[in-house]
Amino acid sequence: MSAENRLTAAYLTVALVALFGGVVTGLFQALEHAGVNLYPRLAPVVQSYYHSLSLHGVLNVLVFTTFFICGFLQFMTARALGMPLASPGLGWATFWLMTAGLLLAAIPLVGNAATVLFTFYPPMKAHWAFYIGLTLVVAGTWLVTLNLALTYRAWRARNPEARTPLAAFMSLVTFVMWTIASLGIAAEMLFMLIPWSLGLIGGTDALLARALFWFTGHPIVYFWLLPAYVSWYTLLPRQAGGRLFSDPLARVSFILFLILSIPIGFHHQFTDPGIEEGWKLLHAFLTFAVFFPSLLTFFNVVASLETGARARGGRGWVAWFGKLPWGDPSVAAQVLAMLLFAFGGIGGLINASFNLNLVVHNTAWIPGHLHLTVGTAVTLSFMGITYWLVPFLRGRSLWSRRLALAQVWLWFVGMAIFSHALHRLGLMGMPRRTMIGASAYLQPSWEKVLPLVGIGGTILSVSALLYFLNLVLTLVASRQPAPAAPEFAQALSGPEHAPAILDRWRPWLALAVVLILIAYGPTLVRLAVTTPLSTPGLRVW
Ligand code: HAS
Ligand code: CU
Repeated sequence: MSAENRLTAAYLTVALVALFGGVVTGLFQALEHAGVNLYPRLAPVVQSYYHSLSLHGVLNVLVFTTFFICGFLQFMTARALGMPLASPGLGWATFWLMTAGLLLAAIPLVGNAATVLFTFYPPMKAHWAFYIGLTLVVAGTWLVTLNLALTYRAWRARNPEARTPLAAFMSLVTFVMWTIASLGIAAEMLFMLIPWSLGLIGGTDALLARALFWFTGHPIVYFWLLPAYVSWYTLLPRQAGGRLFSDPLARVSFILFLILSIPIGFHHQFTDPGIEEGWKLLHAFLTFAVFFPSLLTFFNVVASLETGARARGGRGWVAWFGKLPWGDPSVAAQVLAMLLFAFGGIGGLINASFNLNLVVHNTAWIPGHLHLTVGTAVTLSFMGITYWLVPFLRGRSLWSRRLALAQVWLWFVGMAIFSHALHRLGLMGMPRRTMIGASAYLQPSWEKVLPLVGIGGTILSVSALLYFLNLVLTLVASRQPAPAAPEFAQALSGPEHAPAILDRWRPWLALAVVLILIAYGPTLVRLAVTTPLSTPGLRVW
């Protein structure tokens, strides 16, 4: 195995172990909503609903995603540029730094000393090791950006005139966007949470911390999503037997993400007092703007899939859809992920609408939304990617394609039921992040829908179990050699049609920074200057 491939395998291993922990805790929560409270029996391992929910959120959306993305995009960049990473040594040092940070954070998390959910809002106060550990993971991602940038520079020196290969360009955009975005969380950790948890400063402030958190917390969702888009644009059209519809349009979409992903975080804080309404409205408008690159993606990816289906004999306006290679679990997973994402995206527009947000904020609607987006568009796509990537890295074919197909359909059906139920419950006013069975205000109308949460969650858990079973058997029991990894898709309208400006960095980066300064500058400066850090910490669990 080459150096990059070993590094990718290492990242995937950590990612998948985290996902396993994340889905197991998810089952307990779904069952609790359906009236089956397992927590008294699970203690002392999982001590409460909230301990479980913290493990679930952190393992799934912070650890699984981040480690998977670092492994996958380093692999894709090296492959697209046709050269090894600039510094394998830096690559491994980064991996071990991130893993050490993860282990440090895991000690209090597993030990119920960081039961603060994945958003770790103060004044809830976790053990310092949780904050320092997560900060090391974030610092590691910056080193990944550095290594990718050095690799790109080396490639550029050898290829001064060529267009950056699409997959490499997209991977770089993803990491550069994330590096700027993560400055918010880094500031929150370094100036607020870490000194506070160590006892160096006496108090904290909820609003300032939340503003810094969501500076990162919104764009992190595109840090999760864009790697799935990399696969949908650069590999999936070829896997489906077709071509990418438009390479330049794909670049436009990613540049828009670079510019627009960050200055919109206030859409998580519409109900927070202390931020002026005008700035919230600006963030609402910019959120509608960042909808646009996903619509471009919708159009471009569906048109690409259509070329594949028609080449396979597909006919008609809609009927061609049936001619996609549905027998390939990697393709099926990603197309099903898209279908549910269409609904997640529409829900996102509702969330972003300043006044409608009041209806859904802090209700079960929001976990309904996030399970369609990060829980399906991203996770099911990543599963689809592992169906070729793990066999490729192991050198053995997937243990069972039929099992994999059953798995992806179960995820699709289970998530449709689960997320539909949560959306409905949210509209009925059921709060999110609450041990509903123990609440004093459980409504009879909720009780009719809550069993669906348990049923959907159970189907999802069976799906996850089949997924891990298949991967483990691929590693230990598969004897056939692996098929070749998918090649990059050719484009109908190729990179040579892309204007040169699309391959430049400075103008777009400058635009991104200016927009961030306008949208965030005044509020962050005012809060930083006027906020006394005076709130004492709480341990509410
Ligand atoms: Fe969101 C809350 C708005 C996308 C994740 N979001 C969350 C939270 C998470 C999350 C985790 O404005 C909760 C955070 C917390 O714990 O408090 N979100 C949006 C908007 C979008 C959006 C406007 N979210 C995502 C993605 C996520 C994600 C992506 C993870 C990966 N979200 C919000 C807002 C809140 C929020 C508010 C705060 C709510 C509150 O009050 O707390 C947009 O980016 C969505 C654009 C997507 C589309 C869909 C395009 C479809 C494609 C597939 C097409 C192919 C198909 C195949 C259908 C426009 C590309 C069809 C085939 C054929 C042949 C037809
Ligand atoms: Cu957001």
